[in-house]
Amino acid sequence: MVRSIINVDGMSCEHCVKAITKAVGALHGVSDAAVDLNAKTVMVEHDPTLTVDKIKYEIEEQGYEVIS
Ligand SMILES: [Cu+2]
Repeated sequence: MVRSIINVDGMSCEHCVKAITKAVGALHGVSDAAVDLNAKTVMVEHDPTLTVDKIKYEIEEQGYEVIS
């Protein structure tokens, strides 16, 4: 497992937390996902075979902006 911290803009409330946690958590290879609204980050524990790019893509699919 690796832990990736992704900076995400546009998250503002518990709905955003739920949407992202659910979408990222559903990705194959993800064991944990946690949103920090104040820090504007998404922490993901995942299998190394799942690339960070794929996780970022999923977050953007949900309508949020990934900051690199
Ligand atoms: Cu929200």
